Amino acid sequence: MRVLAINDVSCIGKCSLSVSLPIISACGVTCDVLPTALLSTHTGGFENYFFRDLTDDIHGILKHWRSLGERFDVIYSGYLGNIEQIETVAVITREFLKKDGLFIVDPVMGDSGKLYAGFTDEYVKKMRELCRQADYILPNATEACLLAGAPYHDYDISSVLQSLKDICPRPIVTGHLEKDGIAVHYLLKDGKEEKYSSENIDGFFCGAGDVFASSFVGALARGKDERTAIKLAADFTTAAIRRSAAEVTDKRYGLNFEREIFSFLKNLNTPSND
Ligand code: PXL
Repeated sequence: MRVLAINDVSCIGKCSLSVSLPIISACGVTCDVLPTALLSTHTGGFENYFFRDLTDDIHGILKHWRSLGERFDVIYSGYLGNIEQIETVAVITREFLKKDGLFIVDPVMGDSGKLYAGFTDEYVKKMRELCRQADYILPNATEACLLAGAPYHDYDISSVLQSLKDICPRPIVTGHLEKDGIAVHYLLKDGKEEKYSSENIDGFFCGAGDVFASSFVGALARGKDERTAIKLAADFTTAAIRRSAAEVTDKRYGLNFEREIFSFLKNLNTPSND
């Protein structure tokens, strides 16, 4: 089972490939990588970061992969450095995804109601087009509203899911705040809406979306169904957030997910979670 993770390398801050590679590998499947950009840190709260766009390098890498005839069972895309890269990911899935393979898009664009640094409305439009090709999309509530064209400060989660359904039939929206928790809302194959609630731990945690997406992708690649993969990923993410709330003073440095991998794997390998 080969997963291709398309995401940036943020040297410091534990997000993107620094999270996907260890988590997906720990699930027991191959995690091949395609880096989209190289940053000294992620863009969430650090100033004057170094950013190298790797678009040209991606074309060189793909040329070699073409000559080798590489194919992947799952392609998972995350942070894409620019609009051209969104178009390139669309080409990659058409060319390098196996016939019955899964394409999973985490439309990384923003959080807390705002776009991340460097992203525009044009980018949102292009990302919406990429999501149309996906089997699953994993937006957080901010990204879900951007994709659905709904106002973040006053959105109805069921209406947002219905709008997303026209873009991708299997939307999974993370980080929806409830009165006494935080929930993942998603649509099943038959269109039925479900949710999985967790404890809400106060604060903004960089990279939490990447921990959720990577563990969801790893669990699906291990043959779990969507509902089980969501539960495993949400429990792992919540445990990592709880640990980080207690241990990490500067939240820009990301989640202490490493020490929670063992429990996640124990749950992943429990037969009742099949
Ligand atoms: O975790 C999302 C993410 C990924 N990659 C980069 C980011 C962010 C969020 O800020 O800046 C470079």
